[in-house]
Amino acid sequence: MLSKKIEEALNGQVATEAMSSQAYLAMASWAENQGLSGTAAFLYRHSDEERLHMLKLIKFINERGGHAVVSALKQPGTNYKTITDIFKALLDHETRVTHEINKVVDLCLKEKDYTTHNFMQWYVGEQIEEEALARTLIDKLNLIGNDKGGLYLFDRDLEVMTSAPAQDKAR
Ligand code: OFO
Repeated sequence: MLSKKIEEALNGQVATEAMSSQAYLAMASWAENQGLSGTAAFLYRHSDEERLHMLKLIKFINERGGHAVVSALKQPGTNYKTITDIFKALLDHETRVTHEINKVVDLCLKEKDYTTHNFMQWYVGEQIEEEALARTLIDKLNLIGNDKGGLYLFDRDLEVMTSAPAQDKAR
């Protein structure tokens, strides 16, 4: 059975994952409008993955005797100037998410809720991967600079990466 404090913290994380999904959906739409189809496909898939992260939390809260709450969301940003802005915003967002996850993990230890602590380790590992991927993509974009041919190849690489079968990591 979840304590009220842990239930609230997990519900906060439900909202954070939902916000991630919305933010990446908005970025995907921006990229699609710019003709960056590979980047758009990558971001649409990323948005779907964030929704799975949210669902995993909702199921856990309800299975542990809590009540998972679906809350309202703020509108995400819509105006990006460049593709590099997108990935910088994505990295900033993920860094904040990591901070939020660490706070939940910390609370689990304080409350001696080792079951939820164990469950949250999946999110800790996921954050390492997501931040690393965002940094790699920003490094590539910095190398490319204003080279249109480089940007074309970057976008195509993301298309290839995205068309690989999705790892169903959230289950
Ligand atoms: Fe859910 O991993 Fe990003 O936010």
